[in-house]
Amino acid sequence: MASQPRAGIIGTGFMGSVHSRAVHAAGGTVSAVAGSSRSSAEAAAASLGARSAAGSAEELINRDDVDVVHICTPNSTHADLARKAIAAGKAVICEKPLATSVEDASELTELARKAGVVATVPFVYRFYPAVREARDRIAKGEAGRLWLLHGSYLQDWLAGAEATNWRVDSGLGGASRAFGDIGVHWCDLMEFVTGHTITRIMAHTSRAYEEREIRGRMSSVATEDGATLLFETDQGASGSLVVSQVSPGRKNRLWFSFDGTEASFSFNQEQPDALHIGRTDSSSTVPVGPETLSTPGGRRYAVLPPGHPQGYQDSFNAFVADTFSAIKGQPPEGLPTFRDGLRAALLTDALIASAAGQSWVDVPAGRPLEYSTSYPAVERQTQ
Ligand code: SOE
Repeated sequence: MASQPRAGIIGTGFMGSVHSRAVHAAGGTVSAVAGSSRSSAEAAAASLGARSAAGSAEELINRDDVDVVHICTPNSTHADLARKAIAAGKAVICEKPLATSVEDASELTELARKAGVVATVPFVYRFYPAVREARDRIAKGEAGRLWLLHGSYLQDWLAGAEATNWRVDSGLGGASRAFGDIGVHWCDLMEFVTGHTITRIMAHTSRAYEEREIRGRMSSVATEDGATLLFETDQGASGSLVVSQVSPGRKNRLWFSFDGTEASFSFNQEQPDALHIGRTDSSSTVPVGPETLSTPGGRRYAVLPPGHPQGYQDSFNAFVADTFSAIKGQPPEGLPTFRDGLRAALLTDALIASAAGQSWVDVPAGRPLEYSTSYPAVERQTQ
């Protein structure tokens, strides 16, 4: 293989551009881009820094100069494209949600395992240095026993009756919108940082607008603008989560506080250059930088000194670079794979069932054990 894997990007929208920047930042090349047509791919190729435009997704997948396929298309198309990429023996980076059903997510996870291809999902908030610092410190026992895990993920890009997007169409986006799109980020981050696993949830979903423009005409909306959840974990903690895509003024405000008997750790994605540690006698704000963070995890991704915030694209770049390392045979610790995409699908299914029945719903464990050894987990003290 060339020094870095050669990428093919399917999808020319916002996420396609994010993936393209990340490929180039990792020293990779974008051999081809595919869109809804050859002409749309040709129009996007230059802005995405792609060396060529493919006539179709299938053509791109089967090119000899594509080692890894990036799937950046509407949610309902992910499973079919991922199947084809795996069948062609290609590594896959599939935008979340991996699939719009547990069945498809489970099948894709198994197909990737059997094919022996690297298959990742961009749960990129894991790659903030402050997040890794919190994870390592919690693993060392600094929080004491974690008992309350809470937070929110708030956006406003769907605020306003006139706001719409393909995600509002459940035929393209799936049966859950706000939780399936961003609630799963928060849950992945919580489980990744704390080592806890959600075992059951009680959820309520709601809409700010009952009608939006879908496929060119005002239609009833079937998916949620927001969700409120209670949950319990396998280690006896409980928690809450508020998810919204109609919270004016909140742009991409993923926030958590993981509270233990000794300390609480909180993080705000919109102000990512600090980790907040609360204690009864002395709370602190740890600035992010290779010299100010104290753990291997935190320092691994901190490349700029404090006061020079590393942001969303930096985290995406780190995720793609780690995927490339895995493709070259050195899978880094903490890389989110299809098994984490399956986990997200299980949580989404449980949310939908709980909201429909207004009852507590158990969440299956959902991470195939054989995958848990492929990326060595951080050593955790018993909490
Ligand atoms: C839209 O809600 C979106 O782009 C999500 O799809 C991403 O996963 C999230 O990181 C930012 O917001």
